[in-house]
Amino acid sequence: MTATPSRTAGNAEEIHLDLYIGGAFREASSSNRTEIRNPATGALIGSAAKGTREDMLAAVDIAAKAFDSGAWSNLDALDRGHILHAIGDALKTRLPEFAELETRVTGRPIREMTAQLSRLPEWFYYFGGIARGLEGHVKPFKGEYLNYTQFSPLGVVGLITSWNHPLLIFLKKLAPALAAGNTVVVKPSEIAPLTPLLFADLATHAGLPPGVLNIVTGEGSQIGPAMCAAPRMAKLDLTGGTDTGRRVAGMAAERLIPATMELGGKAPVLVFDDTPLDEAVNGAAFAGFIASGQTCVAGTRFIVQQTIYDAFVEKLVAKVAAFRLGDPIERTTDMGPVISRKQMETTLEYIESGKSEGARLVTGGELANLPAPLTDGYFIQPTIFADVTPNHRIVREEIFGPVICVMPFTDEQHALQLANDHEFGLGASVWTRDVTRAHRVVKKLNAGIVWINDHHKNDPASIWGGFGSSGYGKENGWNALHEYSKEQNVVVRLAPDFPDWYGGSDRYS
Ligand code: TXE
Repeated sequence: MTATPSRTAGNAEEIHLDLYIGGAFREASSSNRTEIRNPATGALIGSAAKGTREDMLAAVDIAAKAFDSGAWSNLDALDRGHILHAIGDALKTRLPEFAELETRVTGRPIREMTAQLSRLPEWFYYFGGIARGLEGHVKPFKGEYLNYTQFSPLGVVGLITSWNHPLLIFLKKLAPALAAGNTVVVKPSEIAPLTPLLFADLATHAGLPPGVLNIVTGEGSQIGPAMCAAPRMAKLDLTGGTDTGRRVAGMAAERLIPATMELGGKAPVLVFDDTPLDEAVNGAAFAGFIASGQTCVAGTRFIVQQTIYDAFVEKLVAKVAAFRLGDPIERTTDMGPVISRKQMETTLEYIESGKSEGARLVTGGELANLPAPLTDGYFIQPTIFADVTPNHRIVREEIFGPVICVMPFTDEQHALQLANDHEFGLGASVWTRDVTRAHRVVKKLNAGIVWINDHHKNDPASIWGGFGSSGYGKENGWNALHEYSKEQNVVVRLAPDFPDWYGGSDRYS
């Protein structure tokens, strides 16, 4: 592991990073630091600075100066696109290093991180490409007028990100924000800030002007409100829990600035009996247990046709009971730990509530005992509850751990009723061979992102965002580029003379 230009102390393997402001690492105004530990082993990976309110305001100030300088915001979109391509290329060369570090920080298996990170350069290629296509429109206007619209960047934008996909979530917000010409301040999750910091340094070396991308690490409750309240902040974009979303959206509303909220989820997975059973089971395992269930679109409510319900549960139990839990750094590992003691305790508490409320625990439900050096890791057995009812807490609330619920349905209407009976409306998938039914059902699902016969798939062009308590606004695609821009309407008189309204004639009588 090479920790590039950073403050590296002690063990050469450890990565100790400061804030990233104005194109360079910079010490925080406080000497407090957050230790980053491997959730599989407890080993120290490194640390990040605990930035303060003053550090956040300094970062916003520098981002504002960078914006006003025009070095990025006034650059031709084609040239911004070239730099975004260069960032994508630079990221490509460092993917193995980033994948290994994300595996050590999050506990997610190296196989998952390698697959996920291999797609990330595409966000820079895609948005670098469409940046030049951000064209205004010519619109009709009655009379002798030319009427057109044009786009410009918003200014300084604030990205607040979570720990479950530290780079993916950050970069899918960053690429459109930069493509549109904004400058950026980022508040990464306190427990997974290292790869975002190293990425910022990579971006500077790839040609991003200083001050365009700034990262302030630290406690969300301390520096988050300062970020949201900074007068130059022109938009807030959060991925996080629904409670945090309500707080951040409230501050954006107070300031009347736009916001994108990518919040909690409880994705239903509807399995019809014409799906080959092996495919349904493999799909369910993939939907539910990638990232140990710690993703906003994780399949958590499996709604399975009565006719195949028992066979499905039996096969799925056999499938997940055979998962190889182990050191995430090994390519043979199927499932790692959850990210923190807090996440482990929360998940265990939900498992207890499932048991006490009468759901049928069919596999898992315990901590996994693994040999040294994994004895203190936060490993939870993949857990399945069958025969759940819609009012169980494990069905109503986001667990964010390796716990899924299965319930039977009788007919299509019953399946839809169970799926839509929820405050969240983020991800969903429908598994069936019947093409008419697939589209009919999808149209009635209250979910912003739906897969048919698949799950989790993401692409820079494919819009991403939820309904209801899952938040609002869209990531990815042209939507994201538009949401990071402001559109101005311009009305141009073409008639040679301007009539004198107060000149005595009454044209409208
Ligand atoms: O999220 P938080 P956490 C859910 C999941 C998880 C729970 C808590 O259920 O167990 O949320 O996770 C910053 N002003 N999801 O604690 O607290 C914070 O520092 C501004 C679901 O990680 O929401 C971090 O950078 N910022 C979700 C970010 O917000 C504030 C993904 C998210 O932190 C802030 C992650 C404030 N007042 C968690 N308070 C998903 N569905 O994808 C905190 N932050």
